[in-house]
Amino acid sequence: MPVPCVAVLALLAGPLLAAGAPATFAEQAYASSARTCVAQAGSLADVVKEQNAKNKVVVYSKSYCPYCAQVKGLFNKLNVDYKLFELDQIADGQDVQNALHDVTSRRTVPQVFVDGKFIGGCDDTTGMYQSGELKTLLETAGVSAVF
Ligand SMILES: N[C@@H](CCC(=O)N[C@@H](CS)C(=O)NCC(=O)O)C(=O)O
Repeated sequence: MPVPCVAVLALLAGPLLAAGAPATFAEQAYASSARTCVAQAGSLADVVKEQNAKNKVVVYSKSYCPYCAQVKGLFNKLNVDYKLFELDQIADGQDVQNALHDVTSRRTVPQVFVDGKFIGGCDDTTGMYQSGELKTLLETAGVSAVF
């Protein structure tokens, strides 16, 4: 179910973003539609689920994590367009990680979703790449990739 967005939160988001403070997950998630709009109702897990449904490929990562770098490097190499959330650079990143745990039962990053389905972390994703499963999955999902 889509998470509704309340109109103008410029009061809150505007000054924070202007001051260069890290955005919250909802602010990043809805940045393309309106930077001044944040999720109104629903838990972070709902926002996570909505993002996973809305974007064909989603990577939850931490900017310093070598496993995450491997996954991002793979998708970059394959020219795959993916939605990226760097949890260490999001104000409520720890809460998002907890919400992810509710969804996937996994605490570590990266966490990779294709077509709304959790495919795993770095080991899983690279394993699926090596086996050819990732190619099939991306093709089935209609994701453009260069193998
Ligand atoms: N085997 C895992 C390794 C992932 C991992 O250990 N990630 C570290 C970050 S480099 C992690 O999430 N640590 C806990 C945390 O950052 O909260 C995979 O393939 O994804």
